[in-house]
Amino acid sequence: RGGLLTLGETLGLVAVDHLRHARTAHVGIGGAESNVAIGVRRLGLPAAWIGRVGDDPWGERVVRDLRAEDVACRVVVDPAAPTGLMTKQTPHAAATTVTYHRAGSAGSRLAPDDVPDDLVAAAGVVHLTGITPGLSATAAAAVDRALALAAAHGVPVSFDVNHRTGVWGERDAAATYRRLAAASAVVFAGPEEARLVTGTTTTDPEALLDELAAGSGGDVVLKLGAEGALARIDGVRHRVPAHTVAVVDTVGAGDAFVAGYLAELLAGSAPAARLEVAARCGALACLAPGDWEAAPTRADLAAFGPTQDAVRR
Ligand code: KDG
Repeated sequence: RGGLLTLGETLGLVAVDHLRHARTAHVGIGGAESNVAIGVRRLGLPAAWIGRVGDDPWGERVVRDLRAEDVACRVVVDPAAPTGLMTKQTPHAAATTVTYHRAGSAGSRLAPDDVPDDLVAAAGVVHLTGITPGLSATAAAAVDRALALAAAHGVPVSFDVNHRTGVWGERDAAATYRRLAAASAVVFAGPEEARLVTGTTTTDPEALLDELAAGSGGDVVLKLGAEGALARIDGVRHRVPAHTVAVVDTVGAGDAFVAGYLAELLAGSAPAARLEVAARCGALACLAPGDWEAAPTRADLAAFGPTQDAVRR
């Protein structure tokens, strides 16, 4: 069977310490779904991304960066809207603020016809996030089409809640998340997201995992950041500690974690190995600025080694 297929919006990225006074900026791209695609590809598995960009230089940049990472792009260049942008301000490592400029963007105009049947049929896993259905009614319909096609072809679906208040605003995302979780073979969530999806208020990770599992169609992975992760896979509980690293940028660490897990799933690894690679990918992703740049290759993982202790990320 094939590799990872994902769909969503990838944005141009302008990163500064503080817009108030910055004279120079780092430019790049980022998108939770394409971050996962890059992470999977770096680990040697095939990865494809479906999305829209504007007919503009930012759109070119998005496609060039993804292609440079050898992610297969099924991209629609939409002349009717610009590529979306985000600004990321990091005055210091512990305070990152992301501001979106994406309302009405080309990426948000993703539509069901953009999701080809043959790509879904050939995929080993279809990866979705809670960001995409929040972008627009047509993007939500594209997610539904991907779900329906995956079900029709017997392709497992992976769902990372990835709740973004900057995307959903005051709208209710939980009902959509519950529907996606129920249809997914594996669900990833942070504690806040798990509370949102399940409607529970518990702060106990074990109880939260059980609640999440009750509403999911399959396996569940609770991402606990510096505390590692808890999971229920094939009905069996797992706990994986995080690795301590000197954090530079945590944005994208969750995506790298998911990429590590899904790459190992595609490779046929056992649950404990999926989680261990995921934890290492999440830690390594924190070591450099950028939403995906520090996602590790196999060689990076080997060099990192399992012996490094004292984990903080
Ligand atoms: O997970 C990291 C993403 O949040 C980032 O790369 C941009 O997709 C993005 C978003 O919508 O926030």
